[in-house]
Amino acid sequence: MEVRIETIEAILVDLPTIRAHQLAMAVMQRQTLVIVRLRCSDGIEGLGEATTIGGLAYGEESPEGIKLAIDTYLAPALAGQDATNVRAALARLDQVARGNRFAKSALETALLDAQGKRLGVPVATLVGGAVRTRLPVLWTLASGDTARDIDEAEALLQARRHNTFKLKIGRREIAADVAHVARIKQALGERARVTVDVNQAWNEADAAGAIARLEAAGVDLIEQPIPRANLAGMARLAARFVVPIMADEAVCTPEDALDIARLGAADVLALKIAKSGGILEMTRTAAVGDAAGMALYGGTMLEGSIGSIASAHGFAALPRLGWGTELFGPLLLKDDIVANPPRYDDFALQLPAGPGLGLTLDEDKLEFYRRDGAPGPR
Ligand code: MUC
Ligand code: MG
Repeated sequence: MEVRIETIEAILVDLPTIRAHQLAMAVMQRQTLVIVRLRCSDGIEGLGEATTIGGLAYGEESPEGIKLAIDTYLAPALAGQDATNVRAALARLDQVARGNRFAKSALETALLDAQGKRLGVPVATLVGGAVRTRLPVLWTLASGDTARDIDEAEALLQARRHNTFKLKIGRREIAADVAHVARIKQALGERARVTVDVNQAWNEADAAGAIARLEAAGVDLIEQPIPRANLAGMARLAARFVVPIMADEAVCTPEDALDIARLGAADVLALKIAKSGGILEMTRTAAVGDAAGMALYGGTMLEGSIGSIASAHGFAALPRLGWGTELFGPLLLKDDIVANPPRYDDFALQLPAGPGLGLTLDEDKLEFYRRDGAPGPR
């Protein structure tokens, strides 16, 4: 029996964060998820999510733009297509739209979720099989206040939820940022790993000075210290310091990974399904990095449960994942739109075992938080 894609709905969902989350380019008080519901002729529905950070401040696609691209171009291109052939559906999307990787990632997830439900297997099985079902997860300290960050880290260590902490810096003067990081590392000592993410905020000369001090303070990893376009500068920093340099904004596609490998522009690659255009493309990017001897890290766009668990299925199937993941998005959000939120314990995220993503929508919550829903208290 042929199974066709019937309808695709893209829904903007606004969820509050548990506290302000400060990054170099934006302060988040809420997160906007773009949720995709893809319905097929056999009655099966697939879920997907495209989420970015700070509207257009971080990436090149905004939540509203992602919805527009899906509604206007991508959903019509998929209507009537074979729902069981994910690669063919993705090829069709590439025919009608260049780029738009976040939107394509959400659609790919929804197709894989539907196909997994149809076959009774998890998404990780569809992409080759999980080599791990527990994924180490770090937590980002980004309240903007050093003492509060230390308290937060202590509580999470105590609860055995996280033992690696990523500090978002690049918003303030370098001296203030370095002092902030050094105080946190000193307070946590050998009990936790501390990494920093600069989100491209420094120039190369400033980065060289700052990294020397961060390295001396015991920081374990430096993420995207300078603009993504300055790969030569990243290569010079990677050669100069022992502390590993991680590429995030600089690596979206397999071709980016190849350029980074050729130049030696990073020691570690941050992978994300959204910036890659889906799990399958993320896996290709990972393969290039892996072949070049770079370590891999499972990154987040601070997605909710659907996007985070989709990422988890993809990362679970990578042969090597030396730096673990940062799939903590659902924990940063005050509420959830799935009925069975992801489980975190013993410093790891548990991969759901059910078919597809292994998630069930909470229709009432979705109704409550969707932007176009009935007006009411939020
Ligand atoms: C980024 O650039 O890595 C991931 C964790 C976090 O707090 O922000 C993001 C984005
Ligand atoms: Mg980053």
